[in-house]
Amino acid sequence: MEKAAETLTKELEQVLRSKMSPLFERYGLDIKDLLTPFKWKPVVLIIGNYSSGKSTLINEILGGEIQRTGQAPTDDSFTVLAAPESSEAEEEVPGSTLVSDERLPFSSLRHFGESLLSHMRLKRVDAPILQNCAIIDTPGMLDSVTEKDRGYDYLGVVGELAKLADLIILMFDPHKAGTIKETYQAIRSTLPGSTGEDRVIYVLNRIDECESISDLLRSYGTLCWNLSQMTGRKDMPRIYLTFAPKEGKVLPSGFETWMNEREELKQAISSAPKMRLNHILQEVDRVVRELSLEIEGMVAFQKRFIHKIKGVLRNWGMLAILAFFFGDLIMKLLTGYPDTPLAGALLAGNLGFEHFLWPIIWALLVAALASLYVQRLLLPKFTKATLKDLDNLIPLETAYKKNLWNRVRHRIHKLIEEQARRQILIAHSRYLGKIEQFLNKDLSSFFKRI
Ligand SMILES: Nc1nc2c(ncn2[C@@H]2O[C@H](COP(=O)(O)OP(=O)(O)O)[C@@H](O)[C@H]2O)c(=O)[nH]1
Ligand SMILES: [Mg+2]
Repeated sequence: MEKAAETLTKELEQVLRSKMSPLFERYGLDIKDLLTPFKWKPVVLIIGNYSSGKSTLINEILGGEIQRTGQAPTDDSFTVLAAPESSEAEEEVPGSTLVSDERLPFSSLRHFGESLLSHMRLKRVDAPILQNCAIIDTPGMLDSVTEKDRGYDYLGVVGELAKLADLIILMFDPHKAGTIKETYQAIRSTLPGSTGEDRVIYVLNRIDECESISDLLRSYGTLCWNLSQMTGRKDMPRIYLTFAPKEGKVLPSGFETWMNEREELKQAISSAPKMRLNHILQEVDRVVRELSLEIEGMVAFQKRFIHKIKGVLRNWGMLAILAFFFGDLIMKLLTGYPDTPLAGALLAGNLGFEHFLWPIIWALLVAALASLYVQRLLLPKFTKATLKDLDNLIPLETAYKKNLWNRVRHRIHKLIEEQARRQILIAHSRYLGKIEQFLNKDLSSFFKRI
């Protein structure tokens, strides 16, 4: 990483540690998990349909036949391409070694299982561009596959890598312009949760295979249409129109306009390191906002419970008062003991300490019963009802908030399900203010600096 970037990252880490770490701990997050992935070099992730030309582009950038290419879905592995460290030779490292190397940011992939590990590798390649970043080639997206066919959760892995990537190249080709099911799912659900929109570059590749401009326009139009369906965005992102240069290739007339786009795409890829800082800040922003919503959910849970319990406590309080004044009286009526109940002593005007013994015992007994009732009956019932109707816990006014909610829902569910009683006693709302201050003051001042 550049010097300035390194300084800024260090400062950010300090601010995070001093202001956020107790809060992170409280909700089971770790600042280290958030920042460690960024200690490695910047990452470019290349995803897209099978045979859209991902590996061909990579070979072109690296300047050698490093990755296998071919028309059919030839390569079903995730390949990390990185420069050899000073003492290493050019070599291939298997997936299992890759995820257990602490210096690399891939340990989070371990839980995707053996099957992924055998479909993963690192290639150490000595190419100029790899001095500043790493490139990840991926198995192409397919139409009718399930997790069972792949043997692992493909989109889950893509999502995890997308979180890591400073730049994502999403590649299409005119034959299947955005109609592949896995691509659809990736754009619809996986990427929005894992990456910022500005980190994704869309590419329509292999345009040399279009027979004419009108043929190209049809493909481009289809892709735009499909993309807008998938992203739900109102604006169209730029789509690079490119093809792999080949000697002696003659392009249909009119295609000159796009001759430069391949170069521009390569430029964009080589400037990925510049996006690192922005990426880190976005990632911190994402994690903190998710946490904020999680806490907001807990505040709502707490508020509802307090509201619910208020009425209950009022009734039990009345009962305790009645028990205090009349418990011993009833006891006397039934058993003849104690000799003078509290009410009797009050009327007679000779009140002594001994008259309070039974009233206090009775009141305490009622209080104990109330506590038992709340803990054993009321709270479990309340918890269950809340979980059943969890999506209405807090108002989700905007699409943004809904999206955020979908990502933290399972965390809120877990907190309520597993430790409802503890969560009710925590001063959640105090933390919300802290988060707000961190986002609006600290983090935004970092954003201003880049
Ligand atoms: N005509 C043409 N063929 C291409 C282009 N890019 C890749 N190919 C070919 O398409 C096939 C699939 O390419 P590959 O890079 O393996 O695709 P991947 O599956 O996305 O990695 C190979 O036979 C390439 O030679 C291109 O821009 N134009
Ligand atoms: Mg390939």
